[in-house]
Amino acid sequence: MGNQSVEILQMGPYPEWDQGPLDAAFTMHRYFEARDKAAFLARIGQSTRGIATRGELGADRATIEALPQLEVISVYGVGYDAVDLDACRERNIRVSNTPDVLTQDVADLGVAMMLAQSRGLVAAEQWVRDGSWSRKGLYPLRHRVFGKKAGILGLGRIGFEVAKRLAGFDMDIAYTDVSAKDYAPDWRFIDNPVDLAAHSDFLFVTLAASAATRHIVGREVIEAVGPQGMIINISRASNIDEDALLDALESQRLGSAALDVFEGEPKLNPRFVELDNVLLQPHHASGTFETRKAMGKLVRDNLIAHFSGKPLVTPVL
Ligand code: 8YV
Repeated sequence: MGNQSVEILQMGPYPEWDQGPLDAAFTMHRYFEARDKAAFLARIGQSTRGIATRGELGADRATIEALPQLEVISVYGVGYDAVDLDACRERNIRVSNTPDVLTQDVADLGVAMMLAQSRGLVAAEQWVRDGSWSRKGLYPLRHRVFGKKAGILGLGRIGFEVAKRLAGFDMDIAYTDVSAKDYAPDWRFIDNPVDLAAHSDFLFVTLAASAATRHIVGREVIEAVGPQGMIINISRASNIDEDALLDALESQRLGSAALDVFEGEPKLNPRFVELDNVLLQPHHASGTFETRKAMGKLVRDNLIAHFSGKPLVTPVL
């Protein structure tokens, strides 16, 4: 049960099946629809006690500070790097996210991206549609996936599910994390990203983003993956030095990349669209009806729990 007297600031849109129940449970203030954001915050700021946001939108310090009654931030997404946690800690503001429910779909998309880019599915589809098949003949050969070496940078929930799937392709799997994981006895632990990259034909970036992981995939890691290798990113753009990635893709010091996330998304650096050795995806790894419905329910359940005086269902802070 919600409470209409509780006011929540909503940072971005949700699907209708989430918006309806949220509107029924709370008084939602739609930040994303406000023309004059400062005036809007000034009007609702004194009485708003919660924020409902999305992983990529988060809540910055200025927004948090504009809400002196703020108690809780509920994130639609597993990643909470865009929420200013220091600002939350200073005022004991609680934060929740949506872990677990999206893990399998995100892993599926990461593996699909590897296969699609490796076997050239997007260009091959075009080869059929534009008549190249009958005009030019067989599609150019591509590189195989099965049996190759995979590196998982960040063996958390999502990295683990990616690795499980890759084991089904008989891949030789290694990973880097802060320490070796006892739940992964069959996979090789490599204690730094550069050595992991040198080991990998396919390097999956699956670690939670934070200030500490910013550009963890820098020039040295990218070049260690090398001209025959591929980098797949289903985490956050900030984990990769995007300029170094673009330089390496343009000069073919990196073979290819498959990316679901970009600096400044949904805009992206125009250099990306000039390249044919990169697969570009619109940050939709969690984008299935099933997962998004489960994420929306968790966003609501966390807000309802908090405003009923109960502990958060999936707390971050
Ligand atoms: C987005 C995500 O929240 O889980 C995350 O961290 O980035 C995604 O699930 C999703 O795109 C909805 O905005």
